[in-house]
Amino acid sequence: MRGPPALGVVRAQALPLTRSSVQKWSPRMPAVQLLSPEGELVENPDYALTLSGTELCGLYRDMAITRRLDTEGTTLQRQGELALWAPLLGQEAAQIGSGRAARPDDHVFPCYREHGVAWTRGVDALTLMGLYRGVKHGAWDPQEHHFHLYTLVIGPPLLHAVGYAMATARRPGDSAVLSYFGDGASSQGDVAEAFTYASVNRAPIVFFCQNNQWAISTPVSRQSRAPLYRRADGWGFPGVQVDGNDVLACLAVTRSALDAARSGEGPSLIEALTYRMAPHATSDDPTRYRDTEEVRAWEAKDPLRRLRAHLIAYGHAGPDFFTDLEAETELMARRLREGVRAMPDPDPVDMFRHVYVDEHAQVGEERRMFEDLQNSFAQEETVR
Ligand SMILES: Cc1ncc(C[n+]2csc(CCOP(=O)(O)OP(=O)(O)O)c2C)c(N)n1
Repeated sequence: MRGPPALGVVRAQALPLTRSSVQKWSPRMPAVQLLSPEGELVENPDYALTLSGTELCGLYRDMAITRRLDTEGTTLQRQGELALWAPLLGQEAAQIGSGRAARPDDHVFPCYREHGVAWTRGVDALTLMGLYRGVKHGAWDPQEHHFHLYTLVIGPPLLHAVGYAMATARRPGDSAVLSYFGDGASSQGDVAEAFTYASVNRAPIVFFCQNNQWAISTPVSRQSRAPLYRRADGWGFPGVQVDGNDVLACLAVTRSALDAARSGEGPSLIEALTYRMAPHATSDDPTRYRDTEEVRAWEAKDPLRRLRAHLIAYGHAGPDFFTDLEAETELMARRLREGVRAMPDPDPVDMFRHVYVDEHAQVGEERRMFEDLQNSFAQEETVR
């Protein structure tokens, strides 16, 4: 008799698609793409986008900076300077395109990997790293950046975002909410509830799903038999699938969805098809559950490479642009390294101070117990 499977990483397998489901559920339209992997422009009258050479270079700069700060995050974790890092390598276009589509007065609700979006909202990467070093609580002011706090629990940020969007709709003004989640989070009940509230209240919100194909070691085929963007059908709002490695398509589609939200047309769902090139987090080893061939295939769709090819082919940027950018990102990386290493350790009691605005009786009790424990160490030192 075979015993239970040994504990450890089980090789992920796609569910067999037995019925004629492959055809039935295949996307009705191909994902929106405005820039091919080779850097050619693709016409799409529904999402026409005219950008100047300077604007295109700006998007490339955003993505190059994002990639550099992300690699720096991974390196700093490997050197023991950060407790953890959630890399976004490969998702730069999805994040920069959608992030740049939002206006300053819109409100953005991230999950925990949206470092590129954070960049577009003016949150200093050093501040982000304080969070991953474990020396900051929340780290930035959501009201200053209209970029809400990272949440490690997947699903709830969508409920927070919908609540915020419903409140936004009651106030004069025309701002919208942009809410990020992953393919794994799409299976959370909170996401379904968020869709319901958004739909029936016609909340001015755009749900942006970065389908990076994996939820740690679980492939997207274990989350859904139908393409995720088609979930919107069931809630009665539009759903669009976009090439998530195409920064232009992500920008155009998100901009259009945010405009619709601002003009009272209610929510929409965007599914950005992308790929998490790096581990889920620095504590993960993706070689245990996915094939290198799959990774290689996505490498060919790299978001930076295709925009770079376009900038060069259309004469928007020459060698100087890329050399200067390299120097700029290197300088930023040095500032991040030095800044992280210089971060002072916080007072350990701080962790009790930010739980509630006014101290809760139970948290107060826990704080006193913790302080007594700390003091007992200090007394032991004096005796010695
Ligand atoms: C409610 C909840 N359940 C489980 C987890 C553990 N967990 C952390 S990340 C993750 C996978 C998330 O995948 P996805 O939503 O696709 O986002 P990605 O990490 O790929 O960006 C899981 C299951 C969690 N953080 N929250």
